[in-house]
Amino acid sequence: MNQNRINLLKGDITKVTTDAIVNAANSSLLGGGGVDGAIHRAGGPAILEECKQIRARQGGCPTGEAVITTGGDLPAQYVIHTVGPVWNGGHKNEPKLLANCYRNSLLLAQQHKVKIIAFPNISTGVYGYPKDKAAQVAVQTVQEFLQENKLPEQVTFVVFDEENLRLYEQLLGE
Ligand code: AR6
Repeated sequence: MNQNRINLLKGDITKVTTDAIVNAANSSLLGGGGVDGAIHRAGGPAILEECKQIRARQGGCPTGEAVITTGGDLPAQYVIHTVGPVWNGGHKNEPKLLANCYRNSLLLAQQHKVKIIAFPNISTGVYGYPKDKAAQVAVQTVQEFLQENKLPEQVTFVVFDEENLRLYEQLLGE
C-alpha cells in the first residue's frame, strides 16, 4: 500500500533536493566523519551554528533522539540530526534505539510539515551496525510510520554502497 511512498536512491545524500535530509550524527552534534562530515562540508557553517545553539540549550542529542536545523547551503531545506546506536553485539538495545532514530526523525519532520525526507543508512558506517539487520529495522519502522501517518508523504532511502543497495532492493521488492 505505502510501497509507492518509499523510494530508493544510490548516491550522495548532500546532493538530494528534498524538504529534509537526515544526518547520522553523534551526540555532541559538532560534526564528524562519514555522512555527518559530508553534510557539514556541503551545507556550510549555518548548520553547525544551529547545532551549537541546540547543544547549549539541551546538551547534545541522546542516542535514538533527533533534532532539526536549517539545511544551510544544501538543496534540502532542513537537516534532521539523529544519533544512531553503536553496534555492541545486539544485546544493548540496538534495534530499538535504531528504530527510535527513524521514528523520531519522521515525527520531527511531520511537525515541520515536511513532505519529502531522505535517510542515509544510519549506524552502518563507523558505528558498525550490520547492514542487513539495520536495513530491516529501517524499512519496517518507516513502513509502519507511513501506514499510520499522512506526513511525510514520501521517504527516500539513500544508499551509498552496493551492499546496502542490494539489501534495500530485496526488502522493498525492486
Ligand atoms: N551520502 C549518503 N550516505 C553516505 C555518505 C553520503 N555522502 N557518506 C557516507 N554515507 P557513517 P554512522 C553512508 O559512518 O555509522 C560520524 O563520524 C555510509 O556508507 O556516516 O551512523 C558521526 O559524527 C554508511 O552506510 O555514520 C558519528 O560519530 C552510512 O552513511 C558516526 O560517524 C552511515 O555511516 C556515526 O556513525
